[in-house]
Amino acid sequence: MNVTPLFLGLDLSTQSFKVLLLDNNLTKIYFDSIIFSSDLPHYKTENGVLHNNETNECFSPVLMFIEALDLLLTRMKKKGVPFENIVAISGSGQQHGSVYWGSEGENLLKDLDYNKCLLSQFDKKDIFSCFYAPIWMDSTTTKYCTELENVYGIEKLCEVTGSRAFERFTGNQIKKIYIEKNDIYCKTVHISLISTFISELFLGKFAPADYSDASGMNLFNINTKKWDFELLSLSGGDFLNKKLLPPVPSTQLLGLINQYFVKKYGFNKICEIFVFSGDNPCSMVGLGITHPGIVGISLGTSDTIFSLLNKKRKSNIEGHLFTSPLNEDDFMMMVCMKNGALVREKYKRLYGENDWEIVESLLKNENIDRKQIFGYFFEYPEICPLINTRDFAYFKGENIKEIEIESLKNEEIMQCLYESKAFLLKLSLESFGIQQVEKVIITGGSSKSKAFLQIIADIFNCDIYKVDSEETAVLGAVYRAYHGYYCEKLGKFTDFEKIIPFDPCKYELIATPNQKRALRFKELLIEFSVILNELILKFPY
Ligand code: XUL
Repeated sequence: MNVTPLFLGLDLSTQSFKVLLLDNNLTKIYFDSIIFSSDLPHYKTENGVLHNNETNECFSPVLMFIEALDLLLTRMKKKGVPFENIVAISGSGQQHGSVYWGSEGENLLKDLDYNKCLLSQFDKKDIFSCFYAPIWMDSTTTKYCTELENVYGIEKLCEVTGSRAFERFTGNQIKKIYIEKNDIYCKTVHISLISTFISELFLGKFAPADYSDASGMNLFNINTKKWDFELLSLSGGDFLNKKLLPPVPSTQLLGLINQYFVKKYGFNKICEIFVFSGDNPCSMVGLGITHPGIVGISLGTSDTIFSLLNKKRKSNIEGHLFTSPLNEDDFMMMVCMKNGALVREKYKRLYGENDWEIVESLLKNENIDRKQIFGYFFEYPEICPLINTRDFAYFKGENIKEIEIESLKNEEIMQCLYESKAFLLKLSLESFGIQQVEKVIITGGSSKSKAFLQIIADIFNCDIYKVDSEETAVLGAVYRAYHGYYCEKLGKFTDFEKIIPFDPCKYELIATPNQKRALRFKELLIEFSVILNELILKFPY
């Protein structure tokens, strides 16, 4: 094909649907996003989510996803995007969420009318068995998680699927539909993850999930790369196997683009669709976490840490082990902590005059000996570590004695808080056997605080790089399309880093470790973890 190749990535996240187009030099050509709550207000979601106050369930309307795609593509056409130059597409989707297809769904996918938009064709009977997708924010499946862990065993579940039973994980969501909404379950011919769902529109037929996104389901055996049949039957009876396609490697070419997009928008008929993946695996790729030793930290509403593991794997009951989205032999560890930005906000209000600059100066004020004070801040029941207390506990001195938070100076409180968050991140990494870190790449709102980044540099004892981007998942999606495309061209799997080398110019070096403090924190981390283990026993989840 004699054209300048372009690569398209999509990201269907909780609050928005984004597209990003890169050229062959990975330069940005086009970016756009649909914000669900403001661009599509008629679905009446709150930031993309419908929350049922009676049942506590969280859903997103499937038609909203489809209408957002119609809008994105129409805008691209209006702006004159050269669709015919796009050679490869991949995508990212909020992990764990699921879409339930009805009996006519696949027929429609194969026979879309290019004179019409997608929305008008999908808004019909029997296309979906349910017009609402349960999403990752739903936590109404505790009963099924407990049942699963009791019958199957927690240790075995971690060993086989990489995670213990989590409410948002798709298998437990499917179980709820199987038991509580059996009419929907019976009418469902195929279940897609949210990422897979978008790939199905582009492909014109049902598609598989990739190994990495499938790892967030509590159904997929991350060792054999196959569904675990016992888990399938525990979660959806005898028929679940028929409603799911076997997952495929993350660089898999699924096929060529659906004729609908060729005729309606002018896509090239040889444009290749590569399997889509979850937002966490895609963010890892987009952040540049491309070999073990590089660690990604996202400091958002939740604090999330992830890294690659080179074949050695150690399951951890508080975190998740996914198949790597870059190489089917490797793994990706991920730990999400609920008590992130909201706790920092609260302490800013209470002890930092509600001003980030004051917080920053309190963190920098080191004229105090706070060697023996540790703080533990769990405003919400925490999933990592599993601890259920809203109280804060402070300890001081050789005998580990609880002390009143109010008795501390503001700078002590603030330093305790930020250090404890960094300690928890470091401990979660160590629990997966990762001791040495080459560099940390940080993103997210709280990464604005330089003093916090310095604390992280000293506790992780490595350089900290920062990326200011809301677009890591969609960037990862395009990179995956690019990687898949060149593996296909070369006729064999080729390492990601050979195709997209790590580019230090994209990052800002923001903190380097102070060796004196790094040494001190190394000792303090041990004490912090001893107290933490006592608290975990005292306040079980
Ligand atoms: C991770 C998780 C969220 C979703 C939505 O396990 O539930 O990060 O992927 O972003």
